[in-house]
Amino acid sequence: MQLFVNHQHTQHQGRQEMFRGRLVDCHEVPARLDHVAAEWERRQLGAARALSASLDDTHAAIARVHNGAYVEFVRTAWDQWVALHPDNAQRDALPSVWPLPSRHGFRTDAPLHNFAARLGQYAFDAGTPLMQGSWAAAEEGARCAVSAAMAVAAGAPSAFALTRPPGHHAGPDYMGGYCFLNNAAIAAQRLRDQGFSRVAVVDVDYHHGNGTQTIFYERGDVFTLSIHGDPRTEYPFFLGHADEAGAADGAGSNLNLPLPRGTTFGTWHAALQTGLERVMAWAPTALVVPLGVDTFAGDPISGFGLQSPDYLRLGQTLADLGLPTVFTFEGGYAVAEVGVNAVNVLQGFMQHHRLG
Ligand code: Q9C
Ligand code: ZN
Repeated sequence: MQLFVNHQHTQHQGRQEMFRGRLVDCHEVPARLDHVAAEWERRQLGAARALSASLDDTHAAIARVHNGAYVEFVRTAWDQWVALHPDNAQRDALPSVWPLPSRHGFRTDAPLHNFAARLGQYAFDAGTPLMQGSWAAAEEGARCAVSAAMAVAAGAPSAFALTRPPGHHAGPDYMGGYCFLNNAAIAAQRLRDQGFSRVAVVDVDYHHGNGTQTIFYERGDVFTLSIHGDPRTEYPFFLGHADEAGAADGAGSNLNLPLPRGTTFGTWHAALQTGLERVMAWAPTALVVPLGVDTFAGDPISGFGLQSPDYLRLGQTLADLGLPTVFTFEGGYAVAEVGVNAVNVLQGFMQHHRLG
């Protein structure tokens, strides 16, 4: 498995997020990535590769799945924020006002000359602080995702984009859920653009991959499967229900398998196998796995009960599909265990994949 690491990730370090009614220290911290890198190294799974994608190519790849005005907003948001007031340089930008859907009478067509309003237009929660280095970190993360997809397109059996901030909650034109650019969608699109005719995304993060689902919802060339906490009680609440099956050309190519809080590995893995049967019947030629390990029993913000050894089995099950595979790093907030859990998936995968 080829490893691509985002060495710019520490440029993004949110201070606080709105959580259960107050501002708390961010759960999505730089140490998460460091623990995964250290565990990969400890098990001697191979040196990280140089990123093969240029920045120009990365920008082109980002533009394949994200809206141009949104990308321009993320790129320039920090400067806009600081221009509002010099004191803002000392604190992160966090949205606090949003338009309700238009049925409530709010307009989204009027020009927004206020930064707080624009931030609300492009973000769906108050858990995703944006700071000076957020764009640089997210951009380099996308570069890892493109490089990983290019490696697989060049014949590598598998590749891992080890990056943060995560990506699977970011939609075509919005941020949220700690995510700015959808690395998994960027990788899937790049695999498509490099000749893989049918790409399946299998999202194993605790939270529904709303951004990825939305990006591909009306397309028949990318299948999206997500196994996650039931959005009737779990974040992101407003998407990820079992009846969302895709639309237009994508009808039948989205599958959500929501599970209740408290779900442990037996039930979780049975759902995975159910989902993978659908995926394989769809006949993909490549796989993208948004790899979140916030399904872990010890995760501080999630509700499943997976144990560390279960992640080896998860990797093995994914390997059994026998597909060229790109992994992107997503959630997992039990910081001390995130390295062992994520690398268990990857090592379980490598030990069982027929391609190596
Ligand atoms: N104010 C990922 O695992 N928690 N994102 C709710 C909102 C947000 C998780 C707090 C959880 C996002 C990639
Ligand atoms: Zn998550």
